Amino acid sequence: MSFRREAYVPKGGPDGGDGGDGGDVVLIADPSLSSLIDYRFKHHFKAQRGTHGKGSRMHGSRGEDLLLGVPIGTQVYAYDESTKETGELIADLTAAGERVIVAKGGQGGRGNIHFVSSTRRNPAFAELGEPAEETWLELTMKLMADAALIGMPSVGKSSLIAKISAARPKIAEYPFTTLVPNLGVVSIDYDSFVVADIPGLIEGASEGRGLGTEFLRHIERSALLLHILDASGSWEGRDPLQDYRIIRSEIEKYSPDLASRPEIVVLNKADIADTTEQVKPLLDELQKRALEIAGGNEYSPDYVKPQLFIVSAVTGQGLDPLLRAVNQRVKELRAAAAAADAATQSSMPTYEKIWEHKRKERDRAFTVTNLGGNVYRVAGKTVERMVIQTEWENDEAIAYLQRRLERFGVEKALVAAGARNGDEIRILGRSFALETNLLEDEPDEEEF
Ligand SMILES: Nc1nc2c(ncn2[C@@H]2O[C@H](COP(=O)(O)OP(=O)(O)OP(=O)(O)O)[C@@H](O)[C@H]2O)c(=O)[nH]1
Ligand SMILES: [Mg+2]
Repeated sequence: MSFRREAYVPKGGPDGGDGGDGGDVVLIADPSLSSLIDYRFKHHFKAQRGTHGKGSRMHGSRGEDLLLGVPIGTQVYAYDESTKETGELIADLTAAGERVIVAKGGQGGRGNIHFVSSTRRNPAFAELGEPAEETWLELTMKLMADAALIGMPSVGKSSLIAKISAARPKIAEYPFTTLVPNLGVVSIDYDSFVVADIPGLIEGASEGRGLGTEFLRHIERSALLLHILDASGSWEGRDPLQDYRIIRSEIEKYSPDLASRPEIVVLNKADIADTTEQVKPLLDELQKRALEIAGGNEYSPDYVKPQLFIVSAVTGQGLDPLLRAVNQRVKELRAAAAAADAATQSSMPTYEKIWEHKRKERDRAFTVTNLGGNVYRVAGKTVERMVIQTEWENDEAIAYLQRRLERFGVEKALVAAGARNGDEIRILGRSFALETNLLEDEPDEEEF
């Protein structure tokens, strides 16, 4: 609140500028990050506040936004801290640079120049700034890869990604060598695609055995599954066909959607195993599955000829045809996904808008409760904000608040709840007497 003060201008008008808006808290997908580890121990983040407005119509400056980097593939959910429940999906940051405002900075309070009216020439009050928005979020990350390498432990998934990309994961002859997924970029024929090396899956994975569900989660974003089998039976003398069936059944139990994804099967370690006996039973199994999906009809558009590749991740034999087939399939799947995306118009900002809209609606709601006798409590976020934004020591500001509450429908709701002139109204820690002319026209009961 400020008035113009100048020599020879005895009664300068109001000239208080607005306070600056607070900065926003923004999440942004950063390709240089690979995990959410930064958020495991630090949970509270705050953008800068705006600065105060000043006289001579000087507006305060806007607070700086706080940009929080998250890895590509981060999903942002609303979270209720009191019930510990995960709410709706707010954003799915799937491309570098994609961002979402998760907490908007409060609006700066308006200076007294805004409150001039025909009856109020010299408003001696200003609005206090809006309190900042606070929110709890839950962040989860799902890997983004075109194809996921799945299979039992020790079948050679990490060896394969090491051979076909620049990824250098740990490789060893004991099971569960890989504990966190690795990503690798494969370049072929001027194209490239991203492959994820997932930790080994075992029987019972869909129920969480061997951290199975944690690992299966990472496959969900890959349109194509590369199912790796060990032809040598070097780990516990296993049989590839049996392994294939176990993994398939775990995926089906975990998610029918995941189970319906296209799959390319790879028989690895061909350098140390004789695969002649294994190929036919495997192909029979794959053909059976392909027919099942196509409703038993080989000419149906749903029928996809099963693909089985015999390779060695150590010598590199058989890898070229495998990578060409994967590249081809990835290209088709990307085109299909892009078409589906365009059809549903599912773009990220919509989430943000819907979420904000819902929140605004929720904030606008308020309740009136009779606390007994002539005392009423009004509660609701927006109503409470109006009170917070009021300078309580300033009568003019209070009068302004009263008109705001009236326009917002609070007065009407109070009268509907039975409040009468002079009753005590409480909002947050403040209390005041109701003064309304909504009741004036009400006829006296005795007149009837
Ligand atoms: N001879 C031969 N050995 C292989 C081949 N591929 C992998 N191996 C060996 O098999 C063992 C397991 O390989 P990894 O690549 O660590 O297997 P993984 O599937 O990533 O295993 P987990 O991470 O435990 O799930 C290692 O000793 C590799 O050297 C192959 O094509 N030929
Ligand atoms: Mg591995």
